Amino acid sequence: MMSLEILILVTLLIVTIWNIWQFFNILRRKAPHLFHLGDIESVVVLSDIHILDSIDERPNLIRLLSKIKPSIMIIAGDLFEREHRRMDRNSLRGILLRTLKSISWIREIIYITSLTSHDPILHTDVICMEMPGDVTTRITVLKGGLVHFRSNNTDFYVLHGDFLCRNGAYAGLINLLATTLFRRKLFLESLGKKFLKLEENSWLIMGHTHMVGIDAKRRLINCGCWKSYWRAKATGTLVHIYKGTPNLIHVSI
Ligand SMILES: [Mn+2]
Repeated sequence: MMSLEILILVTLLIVTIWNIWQFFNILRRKAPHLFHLGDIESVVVLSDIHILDSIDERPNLIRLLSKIKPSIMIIAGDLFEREHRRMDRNSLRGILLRTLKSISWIREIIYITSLTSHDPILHTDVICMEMPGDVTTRITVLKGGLVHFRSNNTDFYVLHGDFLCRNGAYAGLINLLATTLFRRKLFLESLGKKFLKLEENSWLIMGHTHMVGIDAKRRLINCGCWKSYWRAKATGTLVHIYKGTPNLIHVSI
């Protein structure tokens, strides 16, 4: 039988290896790819939609988007639920056109894929395509990475969040512990802002944890999510940035 000492040692080893794996990018001080979008007046940022086949699965989201009428929308990861497999340009185009058909009136869609699960695995950093419809929608798919844009002279950065901590449930648990034990909301987001060396007056918008939140003082936002899981209920939230001011908009699901 295994002695208690060995059991404790093995447990500690597993916990250590797990945490090294989760925070590997932070530990090796790796910087994410940075993509610049330039100046934008009005943009919607959302994440963690977790679609199976089509955005039609989220009618409240479509209604909300048609009310806001954004010309640019940024999807900050986890657009899909189970498409985490290697995909060439054509298959990616096929599933995106099918998935986003109902919102083909949006002129520009930026899609940051999550790297650890759910989203397609791309062979290249950037894939551009066009979606025909009433207007032609330009879709830019970015393999992971950090997106930067300016709105009314304010800097905004968008990251899915798996770059900081791979597993979404674990990232959520860390934020939950930080909130309940230390009353530190959006902990992973604040860690991200420090790790990415972002200026204090710039905003960081993330997804991944499924825990919605906005902190105007620390300039941190989490978009929340559109699917209920065992660990968190769907928040039905998105961020609308208009002339440099972000607003967290909520609909009941
Ligand atoms: Mn997610």
